[in-house]
Amino acid sequence: MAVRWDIFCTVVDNYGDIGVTWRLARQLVAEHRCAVRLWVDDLRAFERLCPEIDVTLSEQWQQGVQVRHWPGEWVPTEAADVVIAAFACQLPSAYMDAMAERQTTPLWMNLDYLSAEDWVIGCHGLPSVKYKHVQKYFFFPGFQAGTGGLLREAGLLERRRQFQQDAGAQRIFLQELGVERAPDTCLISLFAYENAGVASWFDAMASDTQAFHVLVPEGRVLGDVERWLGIDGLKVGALHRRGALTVQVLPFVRQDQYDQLLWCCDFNAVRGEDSFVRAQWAGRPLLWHIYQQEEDVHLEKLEAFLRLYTQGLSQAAQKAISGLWRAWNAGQDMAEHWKATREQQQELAEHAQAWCLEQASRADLAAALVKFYGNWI
Ligand code: TRH
Repeated sequence: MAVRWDIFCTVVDNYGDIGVTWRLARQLVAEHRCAVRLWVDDLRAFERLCPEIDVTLSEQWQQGVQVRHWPGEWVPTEAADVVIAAFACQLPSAYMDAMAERQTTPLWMNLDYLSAEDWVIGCHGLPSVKYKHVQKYFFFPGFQAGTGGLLREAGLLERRRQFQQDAGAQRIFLQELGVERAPDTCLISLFAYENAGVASWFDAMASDTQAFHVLVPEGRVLGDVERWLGIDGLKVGALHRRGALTVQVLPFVRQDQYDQLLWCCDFNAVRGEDSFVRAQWAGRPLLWHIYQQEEDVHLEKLEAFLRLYTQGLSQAAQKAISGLWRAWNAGQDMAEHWKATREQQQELAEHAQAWCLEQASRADLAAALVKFYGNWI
């Protein structure tokens, strides 16, 4: 009998909540033969990542995962063997009762936000609150031994390696998105929140001797791109040139295609949590726009990651990439930092590969969850 898992996801905003839980659900089914129900309160956000989703259905199957729309009114259901509340989302109270009434108590876990801070190691796996006799546990993703690791599907790096070595496959993929990559052009993807740093970064690229082609999936940063171009209402397919810089608006693609987009690019600007991790698996230099939190807590997370990520880099490369990330996250002038980053590009490119391999040497998050359950029972 397959172990039954219930994963609960409330979409707070953006796509990270559903992005992470959908990825995890698929992996538990495909690689660990679990029976997974994914409870989601917002199918429209889900549909952007997986266009097969029928937003009118309360129950459907997608890639072996039972997807349940989780509306206001709860239909009583039996609790699973393992229950995951993603990002501290609140479970329906009737479901909590169902957990407590179950003959065998389920394992209840909170899948937390990703952070490189050291305290995560001490808290990962610890008991959290109790509901009746059902104990909840903290499960922290992370970059270091002693954390729950990162989501990484089996064979991902091999698929990426093959794709990155296959110029023809990349050309076809980009052509399907309407992208023609000119020779000797540095290809960049840009997925970010609103960011005042766009103007100075784009200015720097436009006035360079090197050609740049920036691909912008439609989303929150487009307003800044429009302001820089002096054009309102940019639509998918829009393509504009200013000096050495070509800017092109892409559709928001399905999650697997987004991976391929990252793999094609020489440099990826990403945000939040899931795209941030995917850019690391792309093995290419990246720029992270971290999700903003109250009282600037996110800046500590940014520094914690930079401390880890820049280990082993020369001082010049360390300074360049840290300066670029800090400026980006403060919406400050990017020009000098971009210039410094370009000067260190070879070292940063090699480092991105090494970092990726180092991270991939640890157990992935789905395997760590399955092991946690195995140890628990
Ligand atoms: O959308 P996000 O900003 O999500 C955020 C963060 O997760 C943040 O930590 C969380 O607190 C907040 O949501 C609620 O960024 P993220 O995490 O990168 O998620 C984006 C998802 O969208 C990711 O799974 C990749 C996917 N994606 C596509 O599938 N196609 C695309 O074209 C693009 C640009 C992204």
